[in-house]
Amino acid sequence: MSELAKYQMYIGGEWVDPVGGEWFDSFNPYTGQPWARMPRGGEADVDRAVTAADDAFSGGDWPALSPSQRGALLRRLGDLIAENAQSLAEIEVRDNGKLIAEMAAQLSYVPQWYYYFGGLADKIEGAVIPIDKPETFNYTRHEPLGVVAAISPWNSPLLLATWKLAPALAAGNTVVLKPSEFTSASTLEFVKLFEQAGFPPGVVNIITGFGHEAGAALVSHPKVAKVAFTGGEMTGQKVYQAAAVGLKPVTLELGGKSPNIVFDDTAMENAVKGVISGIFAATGQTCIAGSRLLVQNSIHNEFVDRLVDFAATARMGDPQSMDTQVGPVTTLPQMEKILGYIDIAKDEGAECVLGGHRAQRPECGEGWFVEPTVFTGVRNDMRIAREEVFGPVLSVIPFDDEEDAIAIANDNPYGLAAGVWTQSIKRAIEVSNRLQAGTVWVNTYRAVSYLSPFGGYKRSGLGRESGKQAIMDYLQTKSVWISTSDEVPNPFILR
Ligand code: TXE
Repeated sequence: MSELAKYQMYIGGEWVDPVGGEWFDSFNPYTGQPWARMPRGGEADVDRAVTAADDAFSGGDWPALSPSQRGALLRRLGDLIAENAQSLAEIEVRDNGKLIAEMAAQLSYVPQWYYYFGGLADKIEGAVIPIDKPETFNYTRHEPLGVVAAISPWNSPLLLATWKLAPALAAGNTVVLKPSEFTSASTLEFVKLFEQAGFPPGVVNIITGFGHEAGAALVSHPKVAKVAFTGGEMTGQKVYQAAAVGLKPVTLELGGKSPNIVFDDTAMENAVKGVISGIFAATGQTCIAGSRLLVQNSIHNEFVDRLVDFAATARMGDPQSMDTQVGPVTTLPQMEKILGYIDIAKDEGAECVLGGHRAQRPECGEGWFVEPTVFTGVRNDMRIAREEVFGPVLSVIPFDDEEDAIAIANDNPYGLAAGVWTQSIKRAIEVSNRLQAGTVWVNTYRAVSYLSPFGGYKRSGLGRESGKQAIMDYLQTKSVWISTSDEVPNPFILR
C-alpha cells in the first residue's frame, strides 16, 4: 500500500508536528478508504497555537496595520483563493465526498467574503456622543476582542471557516481554527494562501484533532477571547457551557429541521425542484436542509408523485464527476446515523415511498451512500420530524390551510430556515413574517450571500454570520470620556 500523505499543523507561521507524536486517518467517503493522515493535536498544541495568536495580537506587525491595510491583505487573500478554487474544491471532495459541481461553485464564491469584509475593515466607525455633561467630550471606538477560536464542521469546511475568519480578521483579531477531524485537509492547504497573501505569522493558526481533545482545549483556553462554532446542537451546548466558564462571547450556528412549505397555488414544477434542492443536494448534509416538506392536502398526492419520480432519477456515484447529482455521506458514523433514523421512521409508522436503505448501485462501490429517501404519512410529533438527520431523508407532512402550515412549521425546537412556495405575494409576506426562522426563502431555496445575515432562531444558534452585522460580533465597544474643564469638581459624587 502506498504511503498516505501526512499533514502537519500550522502554528505561529510554522509547520509543526503534534507534541504527542500521533496522527489519525482521514477517509475518502467515495471509496471508504483512508487517503491522508492528520496530526492529533492536544492540549499542548492548542496552548502553542493560542500563545502564537495572542503574541500576534499583542505585538508585532498585525496590530500595527491600519484597518485599510488589513482590508488590502484580505482582498489579496480573496484573489489567491479565486486562483486556487478548483484545487481546493478537489481536496474537499476527496475528504468530504460532496459534489465537485457544488464545491467548485462554493469555493469560487468564497473570495467574496474576503472582499466584502476586507472592504468593511476601514468602515467600522465609532461615534461622537452628544453627551449631557458640560465640558466633556465622549466618543466610542470598536476594538477587536483578541484571540478567536473558530471551530468548523465537515460539510462545507472552507465556506464555514470563512464565515468566521473574514469578519474576525477584518476586525483585527487573530484566529486559531480547528477544522473537523473528518475533513482537515482543505483547511491545511488553504492556510498556505494566508502566508502567500502576507499575513504576519501567528495571525491565523490551524490545529487539527478530535473535538473532545483539541476542540475542548481550544474553547477553554484562558487566552481565547471569543468562540465561533458551527456544528451539531449537542456539541454546541458543550461549547457554550465551556465558553461560559470564561465568560467568552459565542457565535453558534447549529442544526435545523427546516420546513419547506408548498401551497396549492404554487408553480408545481419549480416547487418540486426547490424541495429536491433542499433535501437531496449535498446529500442532505446541510444545516439548512429542508427536511420537513409541508404540502397542502389538496395537492399532496400529485406533488409527492412528481417529487418521487424526479428524485428517483438522481444519478449517484463519483463526486468528482460533474454528472453526479447525489454523492456519498461524508462520514461512516453519519451514514449509520442516517440509516438509524430511517429505521426509526419506519418503526414510527411513516411510509417509505422512495429509497430507505444504503445504496447498492454498482457506481456507488464501497462508498458511504444512502438512497434518496422520502417518507409520507409523517406526523410532526414523530422523531423523524423533530430531530436533525443530516442526510437525504425527507419527511412529508400534509396541512390544510395557512394557519395549519404555520403552526406545524413553528412547532419544532429549531429555527434555522424555511421555504415558502406560493404565487400569492400577500401569502408570501404574511407567512414569512410569522415563521420562526433566521432565513425564509420564497420560491427559492438554499441561497446564501456574504451580504445577508445568516443564523438561527430558537435552538439553531446564537448570533449572525455574513452581512454587516456579523463584524460587530468580533468587536467590543469602548467609550472614551475626556474632560475639557480646568478643574475636577467634588470628587465624592458620581459625574
Ligand atoms: O458534529 P460536531 P459531528 C450536526 C448533524 C450531525 C451532527 C454530528 O446533525 O449529524 O451534528 O456531527 C468539534 N469542544 N451537524 O459529530 O461534533 C468537532 O471536532 C469543541 C450540523 O461531526 O458538532 C468539529 O470540528 N469542539 C452542522 C465541530 O466541533 C468540539 C454541521 C463540529 O462537530 C467538541 C455538522 C468539543 N467538546 C454537523 N466536540 C451544521 N450546523 O451545519 C466536537 N467539536
